[in-house]
Amino acid sequence: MAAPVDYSTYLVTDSTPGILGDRDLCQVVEAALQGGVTIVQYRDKHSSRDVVVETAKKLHDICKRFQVPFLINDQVDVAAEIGCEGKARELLGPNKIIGVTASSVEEALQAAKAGADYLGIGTVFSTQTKKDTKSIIGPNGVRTILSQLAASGHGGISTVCIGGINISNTQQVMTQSSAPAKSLNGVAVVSAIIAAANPAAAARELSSKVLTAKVPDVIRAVAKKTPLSHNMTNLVGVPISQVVQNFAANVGLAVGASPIMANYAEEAADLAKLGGSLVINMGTVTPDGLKNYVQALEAYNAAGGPVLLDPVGYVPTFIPNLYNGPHANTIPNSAGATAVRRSAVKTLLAAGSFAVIKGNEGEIQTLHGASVTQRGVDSDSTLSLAQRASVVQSVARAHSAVVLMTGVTDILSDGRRTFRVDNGHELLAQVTGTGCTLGTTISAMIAAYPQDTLLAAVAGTAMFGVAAELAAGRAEVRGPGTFVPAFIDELYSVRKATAENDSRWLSLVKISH
Ligand code: 3NM
Repeated sequence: MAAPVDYSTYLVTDSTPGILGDRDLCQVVEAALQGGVTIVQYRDKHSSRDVVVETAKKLHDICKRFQVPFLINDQVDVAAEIGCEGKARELLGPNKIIGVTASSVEEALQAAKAGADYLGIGTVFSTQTKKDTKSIIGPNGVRTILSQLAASGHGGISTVCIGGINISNTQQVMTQSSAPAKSLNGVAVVSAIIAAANPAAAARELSSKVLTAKVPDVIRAVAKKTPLSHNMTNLVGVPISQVVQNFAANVGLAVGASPIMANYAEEAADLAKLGGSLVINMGTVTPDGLKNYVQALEAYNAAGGPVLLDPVGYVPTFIPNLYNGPHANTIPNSAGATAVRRSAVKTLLAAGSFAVIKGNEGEIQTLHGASVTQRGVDSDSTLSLAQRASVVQSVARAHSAVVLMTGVTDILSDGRRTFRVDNGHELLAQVTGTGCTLGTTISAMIAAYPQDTLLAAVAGTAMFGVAAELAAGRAEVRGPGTFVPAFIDELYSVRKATAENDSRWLSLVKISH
């Protein structure tokens, strides 16, 4: 099955001299791809056919390098001229992407019925780029079209909006045009990127805005589905885990999941059928515990349920702070424990596939093959942000997983897209088990939002961090003890508000590309 097309940051090129200036289109498109554009359409109404063909070939090669789909406006036009969209589908075959522009409910329904892959809905705002637009429909017009698509059984069609979209209005347009039953997949832009002084930076900012605007979709999916979050933590010899389990279960409930703490792998096959996800939190490693993890991992892989691996590194004789963040309690060097843990992680990675792997810098670097000795506190940052992002990206590629490296700045990547989340609060580091509870939070998101695991993990990380900030800011919170109940309350409030379409908390979210 082909990978789903990512429509979130859709670049439409334009040869209008005023927009491109004297720059080279191929260079601009390449920069935009570096900045995170997810799909490119070549649109050239001015050049000769020969130039169009030559440019299209070059652009296609560039897009292939970034594994980003490339569409040609004229080919779809030609196909559409020959017949209706159904005919265009016959002409181009099943593997081609066909998009249709719609500015009314009628046009949208007609295109959806004819089998279009996606709709470009607009014109949202009047724009200098295309003067012959039919009608300016605004975010409300987009919302009407989206809700009618959903109401008439076409909720599955992908949609972007187009016309006058830029970095400052993207988030608002995405939010305002969301209908309860259907929201946009992304935005399509010409001038916001092509005319930008720095197209790579513009694409980066735009894609962060789009991702942020989609965060509520993930949280609403959790609220709607209440997915099972099956948590496995080895308890042997670590009484504190029981406390953590209770905390993790409460956090799971607060974010809208249905948590179950079940360490006995025989149950996993039945639980895996319930459509939830599994968290393997490698507390202490014992041979029995490892066997249990492998058995459960296999059960979830067989059922197609996502699994999150949290390779927590700690030494059993110390009471650890399980928060994986930068302020984690000192964990003494212990080559023996590290070797055992490394070998256990290796066993698990060989035994099945993980949707998400989460760890601090030392843990992720270890997965990367570096011989890092876990030091706790100031294992902090030995790497620059760019180096961390590069490690995260390559571990994600190596394991075909979304990788989350926690820290003051959390970094997440699926190997193709890499995002940073700068939310959170230092009080998280003063309470045991917050790292585990982040794992539980993310597991709920990935179970409820399988269409985009990276987005789901980013959403969970951002929600978690914002709730911590809100809790820490409460008048009654004086330290770690009063922080915990406030934190659970804030997670609950954020979930409730989002489910009721109040996403004001998004203004606190710091997601960047
Ligand atoms: N199609 P900008 S508006 C190519 O409404 C195109 O169908 C539109 O350019 C439509 O992002 C448009 O610079 C131009 O406003 C969009």
